[in-house]
Amino acid sequence: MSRFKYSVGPWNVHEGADAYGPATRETIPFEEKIKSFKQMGFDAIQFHDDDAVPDMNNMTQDEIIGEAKKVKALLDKYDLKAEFVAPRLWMDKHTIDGGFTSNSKEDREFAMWRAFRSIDIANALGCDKIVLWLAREGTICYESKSPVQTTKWLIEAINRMLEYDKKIKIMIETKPNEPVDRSVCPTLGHAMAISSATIDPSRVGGLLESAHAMLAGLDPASEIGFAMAMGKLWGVHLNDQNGMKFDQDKSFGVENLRTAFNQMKVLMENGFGKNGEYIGLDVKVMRTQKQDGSYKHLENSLKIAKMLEEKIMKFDYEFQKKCVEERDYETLEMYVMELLMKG
Ligand code: GLO
Ligand code: MG
Repeated sequence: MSRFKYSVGPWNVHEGADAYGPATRETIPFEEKIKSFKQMGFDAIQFHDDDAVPDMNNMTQDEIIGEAKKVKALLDKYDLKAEFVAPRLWMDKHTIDGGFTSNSKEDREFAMWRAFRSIDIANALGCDKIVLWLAREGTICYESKSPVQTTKWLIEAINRMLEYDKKIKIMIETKPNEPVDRSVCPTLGHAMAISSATIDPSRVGGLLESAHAMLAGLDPASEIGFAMAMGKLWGVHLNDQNGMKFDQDKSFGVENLRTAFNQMKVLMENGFGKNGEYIGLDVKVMRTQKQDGSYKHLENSLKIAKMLEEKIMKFDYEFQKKCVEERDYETLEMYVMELLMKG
């Protein structure tokens, strides 16, 4: 029995298209996905604004809220919660140069419109969290934008969201690059600094994705620990990554098992989940997988996370203390390796 509640987004089951080739699997309808998520043991669903309300750009605010209420009824039917809503600020023609930090004023206003509607959708779905994955907030040509101005625009956009809804909480999902070359907010340290510069730092926190930390050359467990020390880790996207290359979103723990162990360990030791936080997965199945394997990566990631929980329950803190007192870190390290490798 896991001590955590787990969440997943509908985009985590996808058709397999990548930058170099088309889809390899059929689309699975939304309701079928969430039914399967429930059967697999997930407790909550992560949403993009247009996962909940497709075609929202062509709808009025009332129509959007009406559609979102239908999705809430679907969640209730399967006894699932909504964890967060994230405005998708990277697909539209208005977000070619970014959203909140686009050089076009009109496009910055479009981004605000999507952010406000995301808050409306979150309210209709019964959740109080917005995720900002700042996909295109940064540069692909360094001289095209001022790093000072874009940082200020980002803070201003968050302030406007905080003003729009006095209860909403914002989680910044940091990522150093991809699709941009240089992101405005690459690490949780940056997210915490942005938070402290807003009008209500108590409502601006972070979401750590394992792969994104690795892309920044950082240890995800340390990023988690840093944000938890600030009381500002409100979400995670556990997954894995083989080195500093494109964002792979591999199943949790399949490349870096000890790092995965330490991510779960820092979450467990510091009471993650006590305020209703979910352990979110953000994983992609391999493109080679056939249709009936569309959910394998989720099953595997959940299984690995739960097996690591069991390992951590067995962690001998007395022995660790002894090793630390004797400054015998070689023995401590071998103890961890044996814990992970023995059945
Ligand atoms: C991509 C991100 C992406 C976000 C999702 C929610 O690198 O990890 O999957 O998590 O869009 O904002
Ligand atoms: Mg993510």
